[in-house]
Amino acid sequence: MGVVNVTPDSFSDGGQFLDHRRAVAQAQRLVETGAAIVDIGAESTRPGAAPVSEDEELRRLLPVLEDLSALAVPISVDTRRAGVMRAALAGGASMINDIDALTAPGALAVVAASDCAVCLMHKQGVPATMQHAPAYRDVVADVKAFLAERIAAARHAGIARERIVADVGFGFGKTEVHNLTLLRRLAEFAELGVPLLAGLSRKSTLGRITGRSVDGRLAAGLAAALLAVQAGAKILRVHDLQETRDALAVWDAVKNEPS
Ligand code: HH2
Repeated sequence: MGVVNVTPDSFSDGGQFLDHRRAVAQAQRLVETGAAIVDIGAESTRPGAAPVSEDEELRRLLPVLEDLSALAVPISVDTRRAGVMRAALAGGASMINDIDALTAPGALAVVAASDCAVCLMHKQGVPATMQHAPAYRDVVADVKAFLAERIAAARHAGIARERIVADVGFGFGKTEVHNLTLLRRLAEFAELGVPLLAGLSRKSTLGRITGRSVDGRLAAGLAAALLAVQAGAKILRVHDLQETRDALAVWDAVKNEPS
């Protein structure tokens, strides 16, 4: 899954693709480089980010969706608002990527009324303050219980299991230790019975480990991506498509080499 943020303030690519033509070009580039899904976000959810209004989110998103209507791969829209989900699905998106796991009023119903795929992500707190003092009784058990509850809520609302993907939400209300524990024990989330998505690309835990700023975290991100797929992740949400595909090709070749 390749990422395009149509925002002025995303931590990884903020401002680069706010102009809708540049966002469209980036989405097309991601597909040419081999993205299987393109994820478009119009609100930054990085730690400390201020929320944007629904009107502003739609103003950024809809022209991009319109221009990507003929994209060769499914478009996912990264949003937490039911109104944006409805407009995105009407505008051609076939997946909703929700960092709030369909907890917003009306969100379950909008997704249930369509046939789109959905990613349910765990986070603790809200982006403005989520990194202040994240705390868990047991991070793996707590995140797993939350995701199991949200999968059950989605199923209850009429969303078939085959449409659901789950994500532990690296960096969303989690310390470096929480993130590393979740990555080390990611295989335990197979119990949820749905494919796992992992988003580690360029994240600050990688910066803390390596001492690198956002621009210098590619190698660290590739290491994290490989660890995530080895633990069973089926979708990687990344900014550096080509490099991630190359790393995965090596992993795949070793895994599938006949002995
Ligand atoms: N991470 C970000 C945004 N959306 N969605 C899922 N499912 N998983 C993630 O890990 C995830 C996500 C944050 O990264 P980015 O979009 O690059 O930055 P920003 O939120 O600042 O726009």
